[in-house]
Amino acid sequence: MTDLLRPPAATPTDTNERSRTGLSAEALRRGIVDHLRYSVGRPAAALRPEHFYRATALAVRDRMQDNRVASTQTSLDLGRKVTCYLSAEFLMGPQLGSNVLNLGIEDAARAALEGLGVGYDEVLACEEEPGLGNGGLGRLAACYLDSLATLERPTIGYGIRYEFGIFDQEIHDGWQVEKTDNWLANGNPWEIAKPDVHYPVNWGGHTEFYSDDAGNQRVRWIPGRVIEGVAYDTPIQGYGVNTCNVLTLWSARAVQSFALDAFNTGDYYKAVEEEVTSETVTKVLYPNDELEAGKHLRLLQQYFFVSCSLQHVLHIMDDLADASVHDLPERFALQLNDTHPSIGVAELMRLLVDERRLDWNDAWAITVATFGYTNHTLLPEALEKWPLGMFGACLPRHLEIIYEINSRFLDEVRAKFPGDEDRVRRMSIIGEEGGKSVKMAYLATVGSHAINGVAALHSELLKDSVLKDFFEMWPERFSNKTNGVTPRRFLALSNPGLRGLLDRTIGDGWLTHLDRLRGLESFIEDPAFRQQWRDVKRANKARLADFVRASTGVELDPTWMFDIQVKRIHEYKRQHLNVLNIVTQYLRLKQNPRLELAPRAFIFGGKAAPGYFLAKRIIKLINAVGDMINFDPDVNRFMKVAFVPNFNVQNAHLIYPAANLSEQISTAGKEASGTGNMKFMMNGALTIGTLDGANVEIREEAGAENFFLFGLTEDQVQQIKRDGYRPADHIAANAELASVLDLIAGGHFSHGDTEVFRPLVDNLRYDDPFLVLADYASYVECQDRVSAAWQDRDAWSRMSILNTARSGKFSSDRAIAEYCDEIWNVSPVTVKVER
Ligand code: 26Q
Repeated sequence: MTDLLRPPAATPTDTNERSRTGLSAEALRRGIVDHLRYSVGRPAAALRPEHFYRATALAVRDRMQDNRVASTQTSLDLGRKVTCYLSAEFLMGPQLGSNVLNLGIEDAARAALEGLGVGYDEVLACEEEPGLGNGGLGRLAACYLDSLATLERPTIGYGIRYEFGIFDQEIHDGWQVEKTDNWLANGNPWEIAKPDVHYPVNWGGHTEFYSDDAGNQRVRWIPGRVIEGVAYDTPIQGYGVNTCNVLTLWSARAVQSFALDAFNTGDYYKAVEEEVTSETVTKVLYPNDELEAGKHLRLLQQYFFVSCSLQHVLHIMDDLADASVHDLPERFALQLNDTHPSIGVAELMRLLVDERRLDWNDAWAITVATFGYTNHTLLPEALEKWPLGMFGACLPRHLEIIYEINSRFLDEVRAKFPGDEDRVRRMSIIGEEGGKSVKMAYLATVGSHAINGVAALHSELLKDSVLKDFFEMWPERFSNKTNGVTPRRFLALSNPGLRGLLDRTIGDGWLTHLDRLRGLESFIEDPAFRQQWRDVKRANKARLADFVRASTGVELDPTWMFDIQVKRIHEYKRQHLNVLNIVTQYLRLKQNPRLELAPRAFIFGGKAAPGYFLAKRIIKLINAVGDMINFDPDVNRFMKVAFVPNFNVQNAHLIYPAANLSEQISTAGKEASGTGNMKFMMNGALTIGTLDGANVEIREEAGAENFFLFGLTEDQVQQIKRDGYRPADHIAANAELASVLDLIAGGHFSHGDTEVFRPLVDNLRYDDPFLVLADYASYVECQDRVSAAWQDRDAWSRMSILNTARSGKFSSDRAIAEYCDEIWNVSPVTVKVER
């Protein structure tokens, strides 16, 4: 470290810790006071909680900054390999609480703020979370950054600094209404703008041949426009270690020279307009909506952040005295989070061949050795494809490079499978069906030395379906890496009651060694422990009930079973199957006034893509059924329904810890993994679920007797599809199901309106790829078993404790350790910091 950057030594007058770095309550208090004065700049009388939030965040950031500098310096000094996680989404959630936790200064932060007369929780609540992701995939990236830092692996996360993240959801008259998420309105204290770290990104135009000095034919890309990407860095502090990694998000700005070259006013204003359009590149996060998938701007976003990231990596390589670009695979691992960054394969080839003038074969060997690809979906409609014409108009040089990659690759296929031209056609990166297109999953696969799925079942299906031919070509490249979630955020931070009980019972080692939760098993026969376990859950339910009352007006009783389904709204996730059971129970109560049901609160949350017609009607249906049930005295003694608006990371903190029952009811084979299922399990919820995604492994770990299984297996789903699915048979065979569908279609929940839910019911009756009616009877029967089990409080508590005790596998620390050992080949780097 240069002396310039070394923190000044304590002076004789400064006998206490310094206000920027000290970890005591007093040092932190002084740090906050300094920031209130010098950064927030408000007179004391005008200070509100949000000002304390900003000052506290800045004081906490200061404390990460020494770790951050030391972490970079250490990995540079030691020449250690760095993992780069390329992801179009990072759903980070609120930062203050987790940074304070990871730094180990919770008591200090509480005391410091108390000393200033303001509550820590009140300050935490001021944070506007960065919602820079849609759901599972973006949140997974955030969990992985937490684990990478905690496991002391030098890492850079690369992504997009969207000015507007995922929309805020409001519910008006039962319908979803989208509001723009202006998360930067009050500034972002966590990021540090790096205006000097910027790269040009070309777009459009054409290519031409030229001869270089040595007389070799080369290609030049003459772009139609150039956009500039600027880095914004957010520190990622590991838990209980000095390692502090970085999330670098790229923001688009116009290239200044455009404006400077404009001499007359016409050009000047044109140049300024150009600037305005350049900045739209990082304006908004796209929803995970297939209909949106063909948009130019989406491709530009992907190429923009990947190009900036790869230029940055090569720039770091240039600065290394002891390495050349040929050493890239020894110095960096580049992981593709789904296909969204997969244009990186062609971009790295372009940078190496066109700009660094490497030989094609050398460049290709480097590329394949450096990239890994994680697949997150098997749904054919969700696999990214770009129309060839559009792709060529936007990225003409990349299309040429992809053709070259493809032609060399298909020669390899021919060599390995002589005479199998059908296989060659199937494996082409350029698809022919329904107009020519570039198949990004194939590009990512061909360009990576390691390809993985995100749960055991998913990885098997991947090798069996979408990437079957590729598996047959390179079986050694394929593996499974079951997802995981960070126990720091999803247990310690969001469930302080359980955290306290765990610490008192088994010590606090579980925060970094989640397997140690197994230690709880020896307490399940202790009635006092089970009572404490229930008390914690009860308090969490009361906390959620308060939030539900405030956000929806629905009154929930925390003594009832809390049955929760929170996730994006999608047909394959089958929130409507949940609704069919609710209406079934409603009908039973109406038809039999003497029936007693185990009282349950059915709680939903999740956003629908704005253009997803059926998903939006599912939200309306949930709310309509809720409005009927919640106000009907015949039934509301036994059931209530609440739709929590705007499910995001912040309110997830209230939701997972309050669940008794976790709904994981997707059609088998459709949910790649799921990660909410893991968050529920850790927090002691029992799962009702299909054999889909990671549910399979959750059941294996928990034990079949502690899991409510229902529904068709993936094999059976395939079989039914081959034979022809006939929903009418299921209706004919089940009088309850027929009445439930008639009730919804007949307008019972819609004031007699028979139109509003017709598309949904018609879909179920005639045209449902997700086989809802085929699983209906099994699901309702299973829910009846759940209700029976709930009656035995002690038995339920035992099962709940066992679910938490056996959730260790689902820590992102386990998942990341596997990626490090088996894909990235990176080991821990201990960072020392002088304090
Ligand atoms: C694609 C094209 C155009 C616009 C948007 C998109 C897009 C954006 C986001 C497509 C998909 C996503 C997100 C997908 C996602 O979250 N997948 C989930 O990933 C989790 C982590 O592996 C899994 O647990 C879930 O099963 C999977 O659905």
